[in-house]
Amino acid sequence: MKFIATLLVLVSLIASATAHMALLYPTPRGGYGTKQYNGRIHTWIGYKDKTWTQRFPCGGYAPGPVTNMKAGQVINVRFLASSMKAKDIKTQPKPTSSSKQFSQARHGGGTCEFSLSYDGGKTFRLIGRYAKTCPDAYYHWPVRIPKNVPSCTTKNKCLFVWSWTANILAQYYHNCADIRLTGVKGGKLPKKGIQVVDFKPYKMKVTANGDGNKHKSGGGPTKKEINDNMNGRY
Ligand SMILES: [Cu+2]
Repeated sequence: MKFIATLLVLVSLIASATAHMALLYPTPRGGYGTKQYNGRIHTWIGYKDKTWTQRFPCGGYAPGPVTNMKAGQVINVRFLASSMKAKDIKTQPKPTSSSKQFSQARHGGGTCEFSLSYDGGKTFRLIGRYAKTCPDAYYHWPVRIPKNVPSCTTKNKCLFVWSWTANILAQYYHNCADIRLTGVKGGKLPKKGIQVVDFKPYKMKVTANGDGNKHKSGGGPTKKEINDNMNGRY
């Protein structure tokens, strides 16, 4: 038994060494600190190894911990980078000089979209978008839950989703946090959907904008981007 435990730790260390970027807060299915955490939450949709295939939607993980959210609330999204230390995970690290940074497989940034799903990952309603320097673990990425959305309280059906189309690699990421959403009576679902990119079968080219930074922090969200996201312009 002890041997198996050691082996599992070893396997997860190896996996995290090749890791990319993942949602840290709100905690996604299969995310850091959850029971299902296996070091693969960082991987893109279509990633495959001996024990795991990352699938659409939500990486293929079963439901995880539930985060409570309210209509109108601003969610300060955080990201997990491969080489973050426990203290950086615990409290949001501040931007620092590039020589002191932990490295991040940001793949030149790209397009991050944030959405809600009311049907367990069948359909997605866009609620936020950062289209150049995202993701980056050195910054908060504020996303506002629209003020007029309906409640979502059905077990395992309500999701806050981060999807990312990378800039310099043909990789598409999809992480889902289970939520319990307190909305308004007679509320409306957001109209727009999200980009779902299936690179492999269609040999799609990468078209997402980026900042070109490979393993270093970018500039983070601009004031304009934050302002746009806070006011429903995405
Ligand atoms: Cu990657």
